[in-house]
Amino acid sequence: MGSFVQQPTGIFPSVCSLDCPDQCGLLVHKKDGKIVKIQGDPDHPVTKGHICNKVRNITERIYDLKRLKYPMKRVGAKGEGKFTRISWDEALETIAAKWKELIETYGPESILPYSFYGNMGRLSAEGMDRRFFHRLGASLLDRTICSSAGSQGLQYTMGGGFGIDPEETIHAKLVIFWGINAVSTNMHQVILAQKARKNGAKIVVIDVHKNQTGQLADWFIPILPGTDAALALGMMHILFAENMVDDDFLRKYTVGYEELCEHVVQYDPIMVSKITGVPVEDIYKLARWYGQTTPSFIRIGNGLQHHDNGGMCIRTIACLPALTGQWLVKGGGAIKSNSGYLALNQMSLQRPDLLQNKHTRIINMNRLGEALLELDPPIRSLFVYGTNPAVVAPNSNKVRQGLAREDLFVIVHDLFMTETAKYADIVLPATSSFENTDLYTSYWHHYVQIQQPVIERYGESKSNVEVFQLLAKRMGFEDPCLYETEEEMISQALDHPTNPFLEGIRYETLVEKQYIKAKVKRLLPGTLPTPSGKMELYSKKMEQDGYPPLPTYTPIVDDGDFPFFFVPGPNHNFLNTTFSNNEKHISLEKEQRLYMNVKDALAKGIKDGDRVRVWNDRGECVLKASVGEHVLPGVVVTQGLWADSPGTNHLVNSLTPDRIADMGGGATFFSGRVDVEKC
Ligand SMILES: Nc1nc2c(c(=O)[nH]1)N[C@H]1C(S)=C(S)[C@@H](COP(=O)(O)OP(=O)(O)OC[C@H]3O[C@@H](n4cnc5c(=O)[nH]c(N)nc54)[C@H](O)[C@@H]3O)O[C@H]1N2
Ligand SMILES: Nc1nc2c(c(=O)[nH]1)N[C@H]1C(S)=C(S)[C@@H](COP(=O)(O)OP(=O)(O)OC[C@H]3O[C@@H](n4cnc5c(=O)[nH]c(N)nc54)[C@H](O)[C@@H]3O)O[C@H]1N2
Ligand code: SF4
Ligand SMILES: [Mo]
Repeated sequence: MGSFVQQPTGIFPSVCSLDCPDQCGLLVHKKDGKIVKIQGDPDHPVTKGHICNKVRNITERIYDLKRLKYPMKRVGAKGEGKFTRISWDEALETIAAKWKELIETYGPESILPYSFYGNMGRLSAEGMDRRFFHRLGASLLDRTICSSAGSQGLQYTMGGGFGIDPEETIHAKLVIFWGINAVSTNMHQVILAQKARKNGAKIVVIDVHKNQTGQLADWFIPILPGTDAALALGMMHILFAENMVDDDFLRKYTVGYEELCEHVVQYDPIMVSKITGVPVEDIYKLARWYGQTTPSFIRIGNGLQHHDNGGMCIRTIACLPALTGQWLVKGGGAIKSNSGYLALNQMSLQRPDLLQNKHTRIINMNRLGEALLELDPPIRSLFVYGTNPAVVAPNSNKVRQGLAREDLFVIVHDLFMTETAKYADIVLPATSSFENTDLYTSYWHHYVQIQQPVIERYGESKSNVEVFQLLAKRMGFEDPCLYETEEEMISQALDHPTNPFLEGIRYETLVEKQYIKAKVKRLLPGTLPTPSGKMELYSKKMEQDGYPPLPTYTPIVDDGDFPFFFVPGPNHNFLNTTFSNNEKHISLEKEQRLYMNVKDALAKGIKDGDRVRVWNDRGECVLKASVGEHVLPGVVVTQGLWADSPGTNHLVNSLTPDRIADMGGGATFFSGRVDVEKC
């Protein structure tokens, strides 16, 4: 254990472990061995001491009496939540014995790990777990629930997650927040945009919902769900028609200039207006602002890619800065993801070489319900960690039906008795990130950070790294890499000969400095990791993969005969389901609302504050109507992934489709349709 743990009182450096682009530097205040306060680290170069309310209140979660203290086994029915205490020894022995039997009878692919980034620490989220399951030979999980459609779209266009340094965005004169609720989900980008605004920048927000981010905009543009690619193509039409493109840049740095110019003629603003719901004159105004302002910066959000056409949509918007040559301007360009710059040595960290069967089946995490109910040969055991699929996965009634399968042996490792854990046979208590050593790399800013243990482990809880080491031992695995220390794993992950940006960043220097900025050079077009090395407005690779090679608008899939688009996104005071079970955060969030347009409410006889039933052929939930002008007619929006609680029914994912997006196996949470009626 690190030295911080042994000091009962003091202030210690830390980093936020949550799945949030900001990855704030923190200071942990300890008294008598316990955390008494969490503060933003004022010296952190990007987050500068500001943190969100969620994490300012995280001690409520760390010391919540509901936190799991010891391993348990199920004594009630699946989903009922009745458990009894067992020892770690019994828990590990039960799992190992069952798995040995399953492997003997059905082979290792009968076991499926199911995880996501509840803790962004690289060792916790994709380190020892990966090594262990590769060695075991378990089925592989395709982790597609968050950003994979857009990542694939960016891959085709730019060669990966390579946006601009967000610290530069204070120089922008136009900031477009496009499909991102940044006030809630990327607060430091908002702070930077506000700085730019003080220097004369305008802030535009394009969203289906006038939420807190829309409300701070100089200009809010409401748009119909899943139509943003059409808007971007309409902008391109005008940029070319009115000669607002950077000819020099396009010739030198892109592939497909002429093809695109011809292609966008068809997206005339009148047609685009019909598709998007954005008035024709606004499409012109937006294109002209964009074409005539430099530097212009687009923050591309996650909302866009949670649609059937999400990959192509992100690709299309990512082409815009190339048309006006913004990638060469300080403060100009775009960010969807910057994860490409801080890529670790995954070969060393995850050891895919340990997987012997190179044809091991891969299961898309967005299809969990189907995988558990219909896959042949069946999944017979599921190990869930760092995620809460009974609430966050699409089509959740189906997911829960799958989890309830009597013959499915389920293990859940978490800090709390989550909705998913209630279906487990064995529940294992997890440490919080403040109790572990781990390595953190932001997918927005360019800093690498370290967490050293600050407090003792809570109860008998164990970290992900420890759990997989203990299981490896029980399974009789002898590979030395399964027993390496956190320090060793961090050193291996950072030692990446093909990523020059990580040069000079080592475990020891991180311990000394806490955060280090990667030596990122902006990837100039011509050196991009695309097939041509240039920005690919026209992509041959896409053509080979069966996509239109040029940016294209495709409508979202027909989701049945229900009158409203249903957009259930995240909320301000939870992080996915994290905090949705902590009283403090629930009280901040108050209640779950359904935003609907006055016109629709009137037609349905619904008044502001009414309880409404939201339903389709997948499920239903009951929410409180918030009637106004925050959404366009034909669209309803709700926020937050709320924990189950007695007397309520707000499982929004019971309504969402588990269709797969156009690219990357992505989720389509926001492409569903529903009906709404007064309760
Ligand atoms: N407070 C808080 N912060 C979070 C999270 C959280 O749950 N709470 N979750 C974290 C995670 S895992 C992620 S991935 C990010 C996600 O954060 P964001 O990138 O902000 O993504 P979302 O909130 O999913 O959606 C962003 C916006 O897209 C809008 N939207 C939906 N469909 C469309 C559309 O078709 N067109 C347009 N223009 N807009 C659309 C929604 O109304 C929403 O305002 O936030 C992270 N940070
Ligand atoms: N309707 C709808 N559904 C969505 C979304 C949406 O916008 N709308 N967003 C989607 C997106 S973008 C995402 S990323 C997913 C996110 O969904 P999840 O990845 O499931 O995120 P959380 O709900 O926060 O669950 C994380 C869990 O990990 C646990 N945990 C934290 N740290 C550790 C640790 O160190 N070890 C272990 N073993 N457990 C730990 C937490 O206690 C928590 O229970 O949800 C998706 N679902
Ligand atoms: S959740 Fe995001 S904004 Fe809040 S402290 Fe963590 S990194 Fe910062
Ligand atoms: Mo996410």
